Amino acid sequence: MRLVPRWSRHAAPDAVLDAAGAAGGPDRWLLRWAALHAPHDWSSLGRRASLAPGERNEMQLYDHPDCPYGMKVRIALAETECDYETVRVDLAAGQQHSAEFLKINPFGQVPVLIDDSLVLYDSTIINEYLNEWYASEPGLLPDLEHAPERARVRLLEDFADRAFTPAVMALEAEQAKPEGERNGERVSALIETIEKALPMLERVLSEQQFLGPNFSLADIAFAPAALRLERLGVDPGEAHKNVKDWLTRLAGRPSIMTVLEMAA
Ligand SMILES: N[C@@H](CCC(=O)N[C@@H](CS)C(=O)NCC(=O)O)C(=O)O
Repeated sequence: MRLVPRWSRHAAPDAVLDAAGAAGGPDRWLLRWAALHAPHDWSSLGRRASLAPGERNEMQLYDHPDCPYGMKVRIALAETECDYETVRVDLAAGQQHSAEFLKINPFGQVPVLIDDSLVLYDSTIINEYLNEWYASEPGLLPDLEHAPERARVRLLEDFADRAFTPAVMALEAEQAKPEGERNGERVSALIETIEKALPMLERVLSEQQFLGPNFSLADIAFAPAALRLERLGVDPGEAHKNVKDWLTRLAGRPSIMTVLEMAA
């Protein structure tokens, strides 16, 4: 019977969760439990933050320049006019799995944002914090009085993070390979996945200029991957004219322009 896989002291719990995902059935829950009990440091999660309203500190962003989730956070930092210094994490060298880094994100991933004593990881959680603590009206997420719109924006952000961005990044990685090593079937499958999102985006954007009633966390989540489409040869075409216009609006937004220039 297969039970808990072995992992090294500094292996990311993600590796365990991936194994859990592949396992399915009762093993899945056993492996999730195992991930929680991996020998990592969860202490940053329990730290109390004592930030005063309106107080602004210089924050630290642990990031990698090509990371689309890091870009999400950099766009939100620019939108909320927050000052920060970047600490570059060398992902290729595996710095994200070092004991030191796992103290600030036990899941071993960038981005991580440190605001005074508050240590946050995961781009969605970070951006909601930036919006709730630092954004001026109308903010980047519809208010609680508009709960259905708010939920729709959050759902679109989740779709960007879990389906759209990974497909675009995988396509970029595939296309970066020398032609002889590229997997043509995989390239076609990834383009098909990306193109499936276009009619849905077109429908939303036929009613409004952005994915929410105003520019929102959903637009921010899509921007890093969506603005790579042209370079990757994926054209929304005339059938998705509203998507094309939206991409132009995104590319011209100062917060996004700054982040794209940083990545170039
Ligand atoms: N759900 C996370 C995803 C972050 C993520 O996937 N980061 C990648 C870089 S783009 C990473 O750190 N990968 C290193 C690893 O998993 O070892 C977020 O939104 O912040």
